[in-house]
Amino acid sequence: MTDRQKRLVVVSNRVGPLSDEGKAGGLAVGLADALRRRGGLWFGWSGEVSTQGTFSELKTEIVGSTAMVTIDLNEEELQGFYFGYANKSLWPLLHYRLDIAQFDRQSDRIYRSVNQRFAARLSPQIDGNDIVWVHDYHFFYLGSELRQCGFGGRLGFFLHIPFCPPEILTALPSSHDLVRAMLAYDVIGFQTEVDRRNFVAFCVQELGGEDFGDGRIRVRGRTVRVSAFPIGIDAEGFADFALTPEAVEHEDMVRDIAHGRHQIVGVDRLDYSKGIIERLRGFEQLLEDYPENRGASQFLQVAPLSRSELDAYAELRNEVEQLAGNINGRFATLDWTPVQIMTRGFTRRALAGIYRAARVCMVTPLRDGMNLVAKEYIAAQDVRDPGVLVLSRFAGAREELAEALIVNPYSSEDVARAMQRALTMSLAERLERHAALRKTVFGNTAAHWCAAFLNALEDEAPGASSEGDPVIAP
Ligand code: GDG
Repeated sequence: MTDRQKRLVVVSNRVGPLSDEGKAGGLAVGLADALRRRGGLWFGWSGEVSTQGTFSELKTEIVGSTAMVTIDLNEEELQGFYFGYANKSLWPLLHYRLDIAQFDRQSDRIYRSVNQRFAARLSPQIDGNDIVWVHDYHFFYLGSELRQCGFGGRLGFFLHIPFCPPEILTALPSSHDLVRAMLAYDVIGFQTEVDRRNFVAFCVQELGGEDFGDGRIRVRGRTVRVSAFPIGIDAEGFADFALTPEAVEHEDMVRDIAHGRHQIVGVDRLDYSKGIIERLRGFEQLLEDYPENRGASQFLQVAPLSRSELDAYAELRNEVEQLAGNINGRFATLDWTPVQIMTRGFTRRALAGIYRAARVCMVTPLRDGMNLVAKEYIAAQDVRDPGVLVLSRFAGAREELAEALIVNPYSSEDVARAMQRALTMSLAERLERHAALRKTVFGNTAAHWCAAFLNALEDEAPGASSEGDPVIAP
């Protein structure tokens, strides 16, 4: 069997959908394409909680040549694995938020056991001819567990979120175990060079590994490939969304509400990594420093709720609503409300229309793996009259999208200055910047990202890519 014919097995916390009918995010779009071409298996959590948890019956849905197979979690697994270790320890830590990361050995134990359970359930469904691609911070230990179950085929891992520097990661009590477990993968992919560098630094400084400088590292006799694979979007598909009747209806609605005023937009899951509070402060600063915007510009933040069971997220929601209320109380007039916050979600077509109606899009996370909103905004613009992207220097997308207005999201003055510059930018400059950004977004799509990763994985020798021990048991 040649590599091209190898079946693709994808593992991610949530599974599907397989087509971008308006709900799928970038990840699903890129993967669905590869799964359709090769045929495959997509394995993950059903999103349901049952008493049997990871011992529950497999749920299988077949779409074309792809099987989507899921299992449940039980309540203890949900709390310890998903809410606990993944979202209270790893998410903040990897986003450089040591100040709010919480560590407890109980959730560490449950996280590892869920990884072990997923490996045990997946193992009977795969063999060495399959190519296995594991996604994201929920499954750092899964590769090592699959190896211990005897899997000898190709095994890749892609991290969608940032990888923090070793000086921060070492605060995690089991950081050595976690990184050593990652070395069971043959190819480890990150969004950016910065993330790749941080991972390599950990391996060298903390584990005594060696950086060959050619994209490979060796740690305790085991060689793995470590690269950056910046994720893209289905740019054509998203640009088409922006022309659908649903998009046009939303575009018109936003323009009507704006009454000829300039619309500034932000679109993010309500998450503290996205810098929504700092962005609102930046908008307040704009109204202070450039008073001509009072009554002339307005800010719409679309912020669908996410992980609202966690205190940090519930607190953020209150804080955002309070700050928006304060800004409105301070500046609103009878016919103008400066800030609008919407915690409901939109369809992707509606979003495309909202992007198109916005003169400025604020993508100002405090730290972000990539940020697909930045790319979607570019794809959705009218090429004859495009808007301006303001982008945080701490978003992974910054490595590619250099023609955006780059800001330090922590500085309200900097953010306000960039907003003002975007609002007053000439059509000629907007056209020039947008053309360059569009080229990048259309040139590195979700399909390119997927193909680049799988090619790298196929180039590696199966299983143990060196003379070293393929099973790195922490
Ligand atoms: C992680 C990493 C990395 C937002 N509001 C609505 C909605 N969205 C969609 C956006 C976009 C997606 O959600 C968000 O993607 P991001 O990339 O911005 O951020 P995360 O969710 O944090 O994703 C990130 C990504 O993985 C991929 O590797 O880029 O850095 O953190 O597609 O459009 N979608 C709909 N309604 C909404 O109201 N339908």
